[in-house]
Amino acid sequence: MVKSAPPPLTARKPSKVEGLKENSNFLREPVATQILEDTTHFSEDATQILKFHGSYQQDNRDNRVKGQEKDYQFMLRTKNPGGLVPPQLYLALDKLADEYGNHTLRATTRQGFQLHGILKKNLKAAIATIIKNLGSTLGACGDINRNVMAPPVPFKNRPEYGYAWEYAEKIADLLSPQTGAYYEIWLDGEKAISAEEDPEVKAARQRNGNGTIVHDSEEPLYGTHYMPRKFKVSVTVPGDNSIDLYSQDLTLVVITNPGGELEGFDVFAGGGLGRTHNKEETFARLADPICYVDKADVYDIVKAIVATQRDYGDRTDRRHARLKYLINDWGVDKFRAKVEEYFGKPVAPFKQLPEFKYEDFLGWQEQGDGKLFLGISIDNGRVKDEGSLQLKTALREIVEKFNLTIRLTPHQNLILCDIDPENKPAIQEILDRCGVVSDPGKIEPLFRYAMACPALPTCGLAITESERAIPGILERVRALLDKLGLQDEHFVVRMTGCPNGCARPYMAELGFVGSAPESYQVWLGGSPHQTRLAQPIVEKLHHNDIESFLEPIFVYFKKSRQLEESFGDFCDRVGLDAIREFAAQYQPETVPVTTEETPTQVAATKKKAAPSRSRSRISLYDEVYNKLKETATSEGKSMTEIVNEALKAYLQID
Ligand code: SRM
Ligand code: SF4
Repeated sequence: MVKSAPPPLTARKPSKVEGLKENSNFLREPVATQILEDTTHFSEDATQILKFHGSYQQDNRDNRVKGQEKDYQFMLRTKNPGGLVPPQLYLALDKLADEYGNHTLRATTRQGFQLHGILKKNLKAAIATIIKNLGSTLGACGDINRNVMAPPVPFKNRPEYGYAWEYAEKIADLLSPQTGAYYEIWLDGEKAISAEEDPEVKAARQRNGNGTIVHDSEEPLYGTHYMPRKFKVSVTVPGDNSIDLYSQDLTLVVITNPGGELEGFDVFAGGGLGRTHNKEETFARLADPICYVDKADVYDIVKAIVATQRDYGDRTDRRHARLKYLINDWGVDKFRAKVEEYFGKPVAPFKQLPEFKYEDFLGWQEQGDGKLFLGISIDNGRVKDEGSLQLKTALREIVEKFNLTIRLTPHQNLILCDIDPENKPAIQEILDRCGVVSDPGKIEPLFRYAMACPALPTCGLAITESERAIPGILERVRALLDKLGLQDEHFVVRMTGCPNGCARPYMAELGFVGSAPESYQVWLGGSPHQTRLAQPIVEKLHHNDIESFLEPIFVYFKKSRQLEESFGDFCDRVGLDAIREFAAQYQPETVPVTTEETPTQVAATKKKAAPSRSRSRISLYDEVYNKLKETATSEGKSMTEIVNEALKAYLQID
């Protein structure tokens, strides 16, 4: 097959970032110069290149004061294929968080760790420490292949899981940037102390498959312009959707023979979630099945897909630059045909796969080789010490004492691996002493399956709160479900502070996507196993109105669900129109819950027997609210009762 001519130069101008990449001398400048300057922050241009090194310039948005310089600080993100964090790296990160960061570590939705709050003057020392402790931040952000995900569970007696780990590492190596910039800048040119690269991967990277590589370049796969946009890969096994495969640019599914030996991979491509409010040309999209390849061809198919996006992805509009738009614009057949040109031969048809299911692998479990693993739930991935929950201390003590390897999960949790059964009691003692729940049965399931992105105060793109808001909102959703007789019900809730979708809310059964200060776009109808996209039902729901908005939907679910039907499946089956219709005619049957979480407002509800059952809201001044709350607590009454009594007296209603 002959490769067709490269795409014609488009009439539109490449975006500004394309020029910055081109002039960066393979990611060196302006970072190399500006890191030496005694300043609190980098220039706007340098921050774009800094991303490729795994760091974002941020500022603490809680500390913004008009007219004053921002409180600049840096976020660092590690790249850990398959979520692997060796004990030495974990302990180094734990220490860095205290030495230079904000005393927390943040497990991410792509199996990495983030440190927040690092000052520019400490950035070099922090990155150097990570590299010297077997970690890396190179390519964790920027227009390049990001962390390669794989199921985190150490099932040692299931060879397919071992292959997923192995190929996550290999694809990460294949697509890693080759520039010397990283070690020059952060280690003064010292070479990293890392394992020798697999010769098979090295050879595959250099192999010239029909235009997949850029000759005589420091970056054989990427060239001077790297990718048009971020590129996300995962490797999984049939049936395991712990990595949210439909949201990835590229997913490989391990196919083994009946003897458990690796035969090849099914390939999905074109997933992605980021969108912009009120811009319909941006959208979340599920990945499509593309083809099957034999194991011998796996590097070439990955290179062919990367080269297709590299050469044909839209470099003029960053909102239209992800692979999902290319596949959407071309259609799968044209995309496959172009990939075949780079691949050099026709691809084989996709092999049928079983249904994909989501699992979180929490609690103590056998790993199949006589050892145990322990999956620990971390609320929104934030590893910290706070009050009676001393998670950071517990993890440090356990990893230090027992030298355990960690696997971060795609759900912001972690798994402690390879535990000698005789150490179980000692580990359990540390967890109990530090208030860490190890029995997943004791975790409120709404919290267990929920995720939120960091949003405020660190994320510069946040429109509203997410990580800091979700605990209160989940408690209110729980109270509402309980009130409606749905005590045993739970579903997947995900929240983000803006539409970029970092906690993958569009795959959730109930998704909250920040759309204005204190308000969310609400998405319904994703599946419990993240195999379907949710749909938006409302554009801007103020968080004070969450109960009154969700109550009719939950009541409809309770009345009309099919046996064992989950909330997401129900919403998808009946559809948003039916939900809207039911809600419009809904008459509450019980007194709605009060909104004690919200400091400035309280629901003034009508009495149970009142003719109109709709709920009204009034605003209270803070001082009145605080006094009301105090009085309600001391008199053992609800705030609603007191408000109603007071208003009835004032309005002279009997
Ligand atoms: Fe993300 C940008 C946090 C996973 C889509 N993401 C950001 C930034 C760096 C904000 C910025 O650009 O200034 C956020 C930093 C916040 C902070 O203060 O730490 C941020 N993204 C995160 C993390 C930490 C969220 C989390 O709760 O863990 C995740 C880090 C993963 C990692 O270790 O690599 C994270 N981001 C995701 C995911 C989920 C995934 O990859 O599985 C998505 C949706 C999937 C996708 O890419 O389509 C995602 N992040 C985005 C986007 C929108 C991309 C797009 O195609 O439009 C942006 C904004 C952008 O790139 O312009 C973004
Ligand atoms: Fe920031 Fe938006 Fe991502 Fe949340 S979803 S971390 S607010 S970019």
